[in-house]
Amino acid sequence: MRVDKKVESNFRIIEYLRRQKEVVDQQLDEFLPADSTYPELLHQAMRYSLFAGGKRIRPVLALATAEALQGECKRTIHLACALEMIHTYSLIHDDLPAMDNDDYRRGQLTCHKKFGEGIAILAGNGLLTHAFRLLSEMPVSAEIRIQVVNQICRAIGTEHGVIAGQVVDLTTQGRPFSSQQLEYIHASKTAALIETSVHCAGLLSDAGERAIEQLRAYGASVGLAFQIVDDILDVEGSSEELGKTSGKDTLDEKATYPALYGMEKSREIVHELVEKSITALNFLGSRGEVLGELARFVSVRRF
Ligand code: GRG
Repeated sequence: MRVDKKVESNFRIIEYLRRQKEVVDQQLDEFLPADSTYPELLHQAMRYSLFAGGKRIRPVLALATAEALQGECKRTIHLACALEMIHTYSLIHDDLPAMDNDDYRRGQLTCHKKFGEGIAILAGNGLLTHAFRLLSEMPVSAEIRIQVVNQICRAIGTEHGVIAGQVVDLTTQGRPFSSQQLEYIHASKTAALIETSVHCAGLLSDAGERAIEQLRAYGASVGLAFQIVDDILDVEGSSEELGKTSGKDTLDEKATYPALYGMEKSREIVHELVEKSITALNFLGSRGEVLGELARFVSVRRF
């Protein structure tokens, strides 16, 4: 791709992200109890973290998949919002003193710093529970609904899911780690939820087995690339750009790609993963363009 073409497509995808984020934020606002709903403190804490300004990459990937497969995304909005609630829940708990002990997230004080640990734990629990309520209310057949719920449980669960990845992330901290452990952590704690975003959007769009397989391959590669870029940004990004304290992975002796492979090799791996993810979209032809651009965005993002 020529340089000016690259700039143009980056600009287009940032504009696409901005528009889709607006759609997701408006729906999240409708789906979540108001700040004034009793017990107010809990709903304030849930909304404080949810509306702190995340990129909404998981819901946007789900919506873009639905658009690529069926040309519209209305059936997918419950899934998109549920994914963002689950993701925000994971951030709230990840930031707790018992885990990564972070003071800033999404450019503001972390939930426990603002509301105290008890309310932060419950706000996370509340978002997770609300996400499953939304999934149970998806306007699709009961069979598809159950498939989506089952898939999300697997993706965030204890065998190669987000919880599993977080456990290995915690237990390898400050210890020597292997390349297999590192890939397991990243694939589970981050890629699993990203992969399931496109997988479940495929289920809701009645995609066939082969299409689902290709979407999963795309999501797994994009998800792994996303976490490696997160590692890279922790080294070279600023706290202002990231909205959280940078340099913490090194300080905490975390298992990261730059720590094992160095920065240059980590960037090469990201590039290879993005190309691999785009190849998996071949079955979509030109309808896969937005998903392809989202994959490229993941590798060049600065926040
Ligand atoms: C079962 C979902 C679940 C969680 C329980 C706490 C925990 C176990 C897991 C933590 C997982 C975690 C925080 C992984 C890091 C993923 C990651 C790259 C976060 C940053 O995502 P962005 O850049 O953030 O999309 P924004 O703020 O833009 O949404």
